[in-house]
Parts: sequence; C-alpha cells; structure tokens
Amino acid sequence: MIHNPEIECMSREDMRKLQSERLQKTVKTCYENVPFYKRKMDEMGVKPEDIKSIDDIVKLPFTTKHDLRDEYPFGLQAVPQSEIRRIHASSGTTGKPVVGTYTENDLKMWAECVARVLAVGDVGPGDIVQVAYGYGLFTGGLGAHDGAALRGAIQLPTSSGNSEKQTMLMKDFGTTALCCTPSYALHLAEVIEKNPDIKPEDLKLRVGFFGAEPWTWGIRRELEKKLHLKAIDIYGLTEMCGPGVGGECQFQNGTHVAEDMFYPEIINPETLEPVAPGEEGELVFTSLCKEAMPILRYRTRDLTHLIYEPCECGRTSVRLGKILGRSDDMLIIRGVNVFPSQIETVLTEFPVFTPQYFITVDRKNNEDTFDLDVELRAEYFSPNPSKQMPFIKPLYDRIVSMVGIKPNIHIKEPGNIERSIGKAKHVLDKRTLLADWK
Ligand code: DLL
Repeated sequence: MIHNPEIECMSREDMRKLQSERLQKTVKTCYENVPFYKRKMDEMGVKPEDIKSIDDIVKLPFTTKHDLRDEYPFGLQAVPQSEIRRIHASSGTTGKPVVGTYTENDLKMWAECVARVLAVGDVGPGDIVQVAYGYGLFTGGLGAHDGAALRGAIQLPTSSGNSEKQTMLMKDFGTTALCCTPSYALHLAEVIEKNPDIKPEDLKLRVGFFGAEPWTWGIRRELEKKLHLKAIDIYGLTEMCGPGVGGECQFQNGTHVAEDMFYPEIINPETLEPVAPGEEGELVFTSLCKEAMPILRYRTRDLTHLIYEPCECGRTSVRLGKILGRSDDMLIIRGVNVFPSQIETVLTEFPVFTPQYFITVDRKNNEDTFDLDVELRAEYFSPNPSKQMPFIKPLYDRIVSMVGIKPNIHIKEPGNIERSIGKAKHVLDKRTLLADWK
C-alpha cells in the first residue's frame, strides 16, 4: 500500500520542481536565520538568489558533524525557542551528542515519513505495532510511534530491552508489526527459540521495520525465516529527523528516499565532487522542509550509491543501495580497508554459525592483529578445538579471499557474544584506545 501516492508516485519532473521550490525557501531561511550558514555562504560568495533550481545545490556549502558539534546545542536553529516542541539527540561515540529540534510541523512531516514506510507492510487500523526501538532521546522509539499513530495502527510502546516480556506480549497481544534494530530482532528471535511456550508460527507477526544500523542480506534471511515476517529496511538519521528518511518497498531492492523532504547526493569524500550516477560514495542530505533546524548538504559519512531506475512498486523516488557502513566504521587492518558488514556477509553464508560476531583489532610487535569471535550453532558446537577446525577452515578461507586479510578465528559457545538491545557493537579497535591514551 502506498501512503501518499500523490507525492510518492509524482513524475520526476514535478518532483524536481517541488524540490527546487523547497530548496530556494530552505536556503533563504538558512541565510536569514542561521548565522552559521550566512557566514559559510558569504565565504563562498553565494547568495540565496543564486539558487534557482535543485541543480544549483552544488553551489551550497557542506555541513559536517564537526559543524554540528561546534554549534551545539542550538546554534543551527532557525526559529525561536517558543516554536520548538521536541528535542532529540543521538549519542555518537565521543563528545557531545548531535541534537535535533522539531517544530509542530517538523513532527508532522516526520510522522508522514515513517507512515510511508509502514504502509509498505500495509500497516493500518487493527494492526499492533510493537515499537522496540528505544524511547527517549534516540529518535527510533518516538519516531516509529508517531508514524504508527498516523497510520491509525495500535501503538505498543515496549521500548527496547526486557526481551522475555517483549516476546510474551508479542504472543499474547498478537503483534503484527515489529519495529527495532535488526540486531535486537535477532536477539528476540533467539529468546523465542528458547521458550517452549512460544512458536514463531503461533505469532501474528507479518512485517518488521528494521534499521538504525547496517544489516546484510544474510541477517534479513535469518530474520524472515525465524520470525515468519517480511523484513523491511528503514533508514534515517537524527540530523534529518530520525527514522523514515527512506524505507524499502515490498520488492526490497533499495531504500526509497522521501525526496520531497530530503534531497540526496553522493559525493567522493576526498574530492567532495559529485560521483557519476550510480557510483558508490558518501551520502549527503539537504533537508527541504525542516523548519527548526534546516540542514544544507549534510555529510552523513554513510557509504552507498543511488539507484535511479524506476521501481516496480510504482514509487518514483530515487533509492539508496544497502548502506555498506559509515566511513568512520571502516577499519584499516594491515593496510586493507575492512567494513564489519563485509564480515557479516561472509559469516551469514555459513549456516553452521549464528550471525553473531565480534571483531577485535590490536597492534602487537608493530603488526595489526585481527581477531574474530564467532558462535557455532548449538547442534555443531563442541569445546574440543579439533572438532571446531572443520568449521573454522572454510570460514577462514572465505574471509581471506573476500576481504584479503587473515583473521584469528575463535569459536564461542552459542549465546556467548554479547547481544544488543539497540545498535549492535561489533568492533573493539584497541589501536585507537592506545592512541587516545598517548
Ligand atoms: O538511527 C535513526 C533511525 C532509527 C533509523 C530507527 C532507522 C530506524 P542516528 O542514531 O542518528 O539515527 O543514527 C544514524 O545510523 O547515519 C547510519 O549510519 C545508521 N543507519 C540508520 N538506519 C540505517 C539503515 C537513527 N537502515 C545513522 N541501514 C545513519 C544502515 C543505518 N545504517
């Protein structure tokens, strides 16, 4: 089901017109109301009048995470405090959080974005939407909640954690749609597996909206099989609004961007020039109708590509390819670039392993070390190393051929790698810890 066909199926020409109008308005607001943008645009010699269409977006300055930190907490706000209705923030790994503020209208637009994604799973009146994203400063919980409300569905605000109770309610109440991180969904699937009173086929789950972290096709297959649902990818970031900046359709072939609200570009992170259409690079977003905190050309650090071909579903919007990861997630091990998502892809090709993994990188005797903890499923696990060897060898070979570096693989007992109730943490890079201490 398409929530807003008028916009989501709009002709490309009309969409560009709408984007051009909205960009002009956004740039004018930024120039007049946000000293940071006035300064940046003046430095570049760009005036709001120079922006005549969406193609002129390349004349505008970029905004980076550093800029947001420098302007923390409310320096980028374009409206007086009396117009703000809510504040969210994302934790980030170090330093101050990234802050998002919202006017009444911003909250409405945001709910609209999420509702468009939920409509993909036909979510509507009578559906029970279990929101197991964290409620609080994180945008996941309240974002999904408001989207479900706009679809007229029943909101079940379980938040994250308390997994036994979550699964009990899922069964007793008859949850039809689950919203949480894919890693938490995996954990819930395990909790269900261990509970003799709950069988996945007795649940009424139909669809899951999973996002907030990169996840691979292997994880999707696992979730769809274990939870008996269709797994839909939902993308977003606090800087734009939260979840709903984009979402997959039923064809699961890329994330449709809410392009009337967020204009995507892909740039080469080194040259900062746009890449050729369809090429991989850093995703950049400009908000087109945010009131409280409009953002010009925000460098997300997410690495992906744009898909322009029309989609079978009838939506005309541009799609994002699967997010490979963030440029700051990339590990350089013995000179080779490695993304945790590559390891996940390889691991999930081997059904004898659970999809759980943990990477530890360190530096010993002036050489990088790469340790990979994985779990054998219960039916294959043995504490005897010689019995583990036949499983380790094929995984080792595949990682070496795919990624190009040799891991030290350690087999853990099933359940031994720490599970996450929110965004999963897959990496400990002790080299950066050492560098921090120096
Ligand atoms: O994670 C918003 C969100 C909540 C999205 C719930 C989807 C569902 P932040 O905490 O600001 O906001 O983190 C944003 O998370 O730049 C990506 O690196 C990553 N991310 C979000 N969704 C996806 C996804 C929320 N579907 C950062 N696939 C983004 C891959 C994702 N990465």
